[in-house]
Amino acid sequence: MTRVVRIALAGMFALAVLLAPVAPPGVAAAHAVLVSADPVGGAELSRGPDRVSATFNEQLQTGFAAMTVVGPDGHLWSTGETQIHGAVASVAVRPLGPVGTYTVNFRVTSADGHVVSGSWRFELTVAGTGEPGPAVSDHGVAVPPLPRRSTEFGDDLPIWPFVAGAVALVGVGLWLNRRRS
Ligand SMILES: [Cu+2]
Repeated sequence: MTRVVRIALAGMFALAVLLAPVAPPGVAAAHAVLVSADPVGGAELSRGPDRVSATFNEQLQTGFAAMTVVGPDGHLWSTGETQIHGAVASVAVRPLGPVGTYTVNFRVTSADGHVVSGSWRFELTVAGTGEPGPAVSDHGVAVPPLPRRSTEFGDDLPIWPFVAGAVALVGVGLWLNRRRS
């Protein structure tokens, strides 16, 4: 084996060792799953909630979360930013207006980088005096579009430290080799 081949093999071995903890991508953590909602789906309320919230089975990423409440009038009744605290996503709700079905839509990002979305409904049985927010185009999805996450893994695990580590190891190998000759 020439020295170059030996160094190349050492480099590939180092890279394989360093990448081992990342692979295989297929066994990445499962997506976040909705475990409870407040108010619960199908609830019949005589007065609107101050906030709606969804609790998931795992921590959520704080970015790109969206939660809305759309009323029977097709208007937005949620207000302000969607908040993520650990495994809970929530948004504030205006004082509600017309009697009927209110739909809560959510879109959150799992710890593994996958987007999870869904909705649930509750009923308002006594009309409130609140003023609606803007109208929502197609019923339900008032949620702004998200940037696409294309990769199956590595969303929050950058590859460059591994490559840098491998390069450093190859460098050390080269240096040791030079010292020996
Ligand atoms: Cu996932």
